[in-house]
Amino acid sequence: MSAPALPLVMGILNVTPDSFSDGGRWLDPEAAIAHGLAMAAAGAAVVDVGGESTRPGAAPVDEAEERRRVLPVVAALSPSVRVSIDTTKPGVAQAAIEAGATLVNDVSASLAPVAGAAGVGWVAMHRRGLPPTMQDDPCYTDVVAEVRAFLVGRAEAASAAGVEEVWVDPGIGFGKTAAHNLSLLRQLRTLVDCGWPVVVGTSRKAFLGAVAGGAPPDDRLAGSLATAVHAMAQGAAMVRAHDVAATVQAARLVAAACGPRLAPGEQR
Ligand code: HH2
Repeated sequence: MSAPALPLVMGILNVTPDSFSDGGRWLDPEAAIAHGLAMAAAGAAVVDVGGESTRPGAAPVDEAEERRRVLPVVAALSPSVRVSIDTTKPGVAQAAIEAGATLVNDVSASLAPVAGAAGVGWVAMHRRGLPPTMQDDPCYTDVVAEVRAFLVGRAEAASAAGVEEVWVDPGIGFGKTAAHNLSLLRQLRTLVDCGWPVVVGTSRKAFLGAVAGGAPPDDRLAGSLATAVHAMAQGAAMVRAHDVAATVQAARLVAAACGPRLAPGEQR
């Protein structure tokens, strides 16, 4: 699958009590659906519905509870906007696809068989470790090369197995220090050059606060936009964002200022 001409925005919709930024705000299905529709109206190409927080230290959620949270929201939104399901559980992904989701946003990079069997898209994200302990002392010899090799391996295997729409995501904040995150952003072009459309999620994440003087999650819009603009200028095809209207505006400006998207390997 080739990257879209304009960078897309994936709006974040966490139907959880404990997400690091919007936890509890969209737990009521009516509020979640209204927020999803508002993000679509603000220009989100995809609304990413999740029922289990992946923030560092988050406790796992059982499958029945995760289904209960996400399925009514997926079903209500999918006639109006493309919906991705942010899950690591095959059963939740399958049920969400049946409810109308057409993209599996997979932070475990393990659900390609589910996406392939259903004929929907798949986002393979890199992570090291699991949320309860993943920030305990993440170590890499060369974070950029290791993340890239992992993602390219997963993407090639999924594509060979028949998944037609494969995206890759470096997994900012998932088993990575602030320095790792910054290296991945600085050298994002080397991942883009592998030829798979790249998704990047920096929105409101902790390293933004750490780099920019300790701002709390709801006060990280400037850092979220700065890093989203950087990622899009490097060739990211989609950014995952809480603040959709501002990010869509930024995406339009990046497209206007940077001109047509570079092909993999092409220099400006
Ligand atoms: N980040 C989060 C969740 N899902 N999916 C992709 N593809 N890329 C990401 O960077 C990514 C993701 C974590 O952020 P959030 O959903 O806002 O918080 P929480 O996990 O606490 O619900």
